[in-house]
Amino acid sequence: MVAVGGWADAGETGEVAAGAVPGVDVERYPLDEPGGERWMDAVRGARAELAADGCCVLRGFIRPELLGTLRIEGVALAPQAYYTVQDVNAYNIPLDADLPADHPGRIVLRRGNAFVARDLIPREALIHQLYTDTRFQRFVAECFDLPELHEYTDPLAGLCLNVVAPGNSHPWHFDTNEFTVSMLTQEPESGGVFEYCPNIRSRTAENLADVRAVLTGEGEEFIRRLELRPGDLQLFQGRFSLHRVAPVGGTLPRHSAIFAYSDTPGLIGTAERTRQLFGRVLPDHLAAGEVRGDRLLD
Ligand SMILES: O=C(O)CCC(=O)C(=O)O
Ligand SMILES: [Fe+2]
Repeated sequence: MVAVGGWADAGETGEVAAGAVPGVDVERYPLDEPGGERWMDAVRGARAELAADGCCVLRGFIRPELLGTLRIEGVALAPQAYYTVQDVNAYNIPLDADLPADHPGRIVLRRGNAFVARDLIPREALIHQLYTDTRFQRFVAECFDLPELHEYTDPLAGLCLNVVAPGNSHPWHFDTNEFTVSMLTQEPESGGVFEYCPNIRSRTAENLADVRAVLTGEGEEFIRRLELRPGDLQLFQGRFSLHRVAPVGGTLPRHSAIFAYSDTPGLIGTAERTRQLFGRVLPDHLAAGEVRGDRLLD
């Protein structure tokens, strides 16, 4: 069946599996035919791109007629983002950590992005429908070659809208999680380009000299730039690839949805990190701290 609706729906027959995959252009990405030949082709293509440089962009993932909805829903949410300007480093470790004088972790960067937390994003919003859709999750898991994916248990961090206002950037960093799924929902008028340094470090080598070169503006040869458009789905392995959103220009903020999954269930952030990112904590974060031994975000 070809998906026609904007939202996942059970259809007249009540067959949930036959319903529309929220907003997805199933002609290009047949998420409604898991395991089928065309589905496998899409998965194989994504795996090859990820193997090559840890990044894959599925162009036009959202149907063109829904790009307006995607953008407008983000615009309505953006005022609820928790906005602070923070001094950070690329490793998200304390700025007073005891590091050698030339360690790139001593380079202080200004983080000027703001997140809208999951509990503020309505269940009916396109990005929320997609985040919880099992066919979407299965497809993404296969692209990353993982047996399964789990939504975060964390009530705030699992799904976020990342807002970068004009004049600000989301500075160079490595992600804590091994894989990230994201989608631009509003393009800035200029700047705000996603820049990344494929596998600049590995599980066994930090490669501090090259990281330092990038952070000091002398590492142009390591940097790749992505031309992202709203509705493209980006799959990214950010643990080993230093990346940033370059400063945004013009008058419009850059908005992107961050779909966070884990290959293990039960993930929840520490109270400290949660407060940093969202300006508040919920009872779940405090309870998780008491019973540490859960899978924590950091
Ligand atoms: O918003 C983006 O495109 C990238 C965000 C990012 O790198 C992150 O949230 O870790
Ligand atoms: Fe990141």
